[in-house]
Amino acid sequence: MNLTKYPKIESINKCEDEPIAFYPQVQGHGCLLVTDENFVIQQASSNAEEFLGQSATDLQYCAIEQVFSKEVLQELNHWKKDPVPFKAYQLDGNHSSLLCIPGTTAVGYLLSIESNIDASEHNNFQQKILSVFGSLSQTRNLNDLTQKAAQQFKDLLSYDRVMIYQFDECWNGNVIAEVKNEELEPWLGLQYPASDIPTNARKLFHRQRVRSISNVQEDYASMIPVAHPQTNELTNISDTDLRGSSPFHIEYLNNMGVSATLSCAIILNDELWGLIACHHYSPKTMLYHTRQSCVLLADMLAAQITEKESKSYLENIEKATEVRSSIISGISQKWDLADGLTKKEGPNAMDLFPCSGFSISFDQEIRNIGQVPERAILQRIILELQDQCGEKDFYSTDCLKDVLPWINEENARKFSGVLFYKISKSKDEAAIWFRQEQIKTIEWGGNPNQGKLSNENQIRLSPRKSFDKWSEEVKFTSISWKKHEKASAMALVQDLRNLIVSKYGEISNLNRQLNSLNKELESFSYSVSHDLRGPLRGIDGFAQILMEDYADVLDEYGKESLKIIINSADKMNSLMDDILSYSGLSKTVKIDDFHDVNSLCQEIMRDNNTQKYYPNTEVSISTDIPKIYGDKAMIYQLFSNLLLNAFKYSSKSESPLIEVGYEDTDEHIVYYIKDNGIGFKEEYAQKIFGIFSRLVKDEYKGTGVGLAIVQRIVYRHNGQVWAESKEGEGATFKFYIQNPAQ
Ligand code: BLA
Repeated sequence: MNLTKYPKIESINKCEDEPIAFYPQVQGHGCLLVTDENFVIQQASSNAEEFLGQSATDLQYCAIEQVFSKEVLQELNHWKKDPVPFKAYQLDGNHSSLLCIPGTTAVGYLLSIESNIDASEHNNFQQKILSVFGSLSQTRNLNDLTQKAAQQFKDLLSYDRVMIYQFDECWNGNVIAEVKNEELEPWLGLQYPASDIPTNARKLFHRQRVRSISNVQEDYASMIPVAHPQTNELTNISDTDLRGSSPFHIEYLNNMGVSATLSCAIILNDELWGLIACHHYSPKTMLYHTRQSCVLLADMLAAQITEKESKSYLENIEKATEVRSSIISGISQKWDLADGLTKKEGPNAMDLFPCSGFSISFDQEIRNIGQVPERAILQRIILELQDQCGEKDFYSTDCLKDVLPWINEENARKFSGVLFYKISKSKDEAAIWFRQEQIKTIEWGGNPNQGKLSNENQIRLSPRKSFDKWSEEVKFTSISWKKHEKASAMALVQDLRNLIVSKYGEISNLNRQLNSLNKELESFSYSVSHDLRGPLRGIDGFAQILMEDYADVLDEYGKESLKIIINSADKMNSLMDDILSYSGLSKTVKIDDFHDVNSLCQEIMRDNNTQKYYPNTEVSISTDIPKIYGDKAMIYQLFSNLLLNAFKYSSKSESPLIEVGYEDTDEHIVYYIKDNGIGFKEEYAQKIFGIFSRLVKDEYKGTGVGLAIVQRIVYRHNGQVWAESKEGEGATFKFYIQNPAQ
């Protein structure tokens, strides 16, 4: 900031714009020296003579060891290596009642010269402070704690009024604890607007933790010269507590009737949480060591507040975590995200914290519980709040009307508070909690809207004149979303995202498995076509020759056998074609139609001469079994594989029995093929469909592909297949496939 002189207050339009750090005025309880980097004085406050016996003009360009002693210079040179803002050095010689408190500027240093406290008084004070710690740590809650702290400050410092002032998220402040002289009007519970302590003033508290104004009515000493001779600019003197207070703030305090103040920052996690604000109705100076002890007290208070806040935060989080994990475990079991969050019975998203409604928009579906806006409005809210999120993935408001002015009054009341979380990159996927309006009355310490002052012919910025209680009814606003509530909502959303990702992972895993299944099938069918087609052609050709040349030598049984061989070779050929066509899903052309299951099974049995090979097996096919819809070749193979398996694996039973039937569930016709054969262990029910997975040894012939093909055919027809069995008690294979008519 390049300032050669301080701006006139009439020219300042915004409190934030006032360059308070450069205010070249010094309070009367000390004097200020501005030095270059070698501690040669460049500027001094006009009251220097009172403290140092030399005028400001005489002091200019004096080396510091000329004013004090070589030892002081040595100490300052030592301090320079680590220029912390809270070190104080006792001066010697003529100045032994004074302290020198160094600070930094852009091009050198500041030396604040103040009266020293009496050593015994200081020790006494330190003793008292130690006992404060014990009493603060014994409090039960935040109210109790802050009230106790205010009382301790009052006892120690004897200000007329001591308040604990807490900032809200908009930097408005509330008086949450107060101890005052009886005759004073109480300010407890009053709220003050953020503009009363502008950003620039709040910022200063991070380095200068305590700020005292000894006498609101005094005339300040000026810096001589006003500008730094090396830079020709005003010096940033924010590192000294002697800096005079902004004319706006002085006007403010005058309007309040206050003569002296002490404000001490309560800082939690590097953020200004609040202030210990002390008022006195006559001038009052706090000496340096006392002020520094106040910083210690404020730190003790901050530690206790952190402890109390963390405890209650954790308690709330713990409660919400239980709800959250039960919601998430419900979802993981059923994999129905929307249902798990909105189901009426059992915990749902509304049980995390008090709210009036919840919506989840996911996977092109919106599901709600409680009171939520009607669909079209909700969709618009979702899209617009997505934009409000900006870089972040959540947005919250206590007053939706402020953000979305198009919302009508009824909705602005019903859905005043909104907690909005993106759940994916997709613009319409979000989780939203709603809260209805809660009309509240704010008791302001004076009408916060009375900021400007009409000053004869021009309007200038000015603090308000009256601090009388001014009530404001706040509408369209809900109870605000607490930190722990936002954290719990965020945690739930994070869980949802993880679930989605892991589910997505599962799906891509399945896809990978399917791909490898495809590849296996492809290589299998390739080998079928090349390795088996040759021998098959041989069998077929040989059977044809037998038929043509030796028909007359063969008896009827021989002829019949030959026909079956030729027939089978034929069927096998086309089967191979079919298998080949399955290998690449996309390559397959399906020709779907209805097929009679009964005759299909008869055909299969005939083709495979089951009567001959399994003469003892009884086959029962439901007479009213519904037609099945699908590709003829595939359906043939589906039944063929299942039926022949049933023949094969029941062949060693005492009286083998195969049942082909169906169950009409509401959703599907479930076909089943049941046998009373060897069965398999229940735990293999899934594994059994894996390609080349054979549960039995060579006792039963097979390639281990049959059921894999079955599964593949069923999937190709958008159906499901599963098996039920117990070892030694037969097996039932059930499937349904999608019928377009259903
Ligand atoms: C500073 N205003 C402050 C400070 C407090 C308040 C605590 C910081 C302490 C200090 O510098 O002494 C306000 N004091 C309060 C409030 C209570 C209280 C709310 O006791 C309630 C009980 N102030 C205005 C306007 C402007 C303004 C309109 O009202 C600006 C145009 C400015 N306030 C202002 C400035 C400072 C200030 C500039 C910093 C003063 C400084 O450090 O120079």
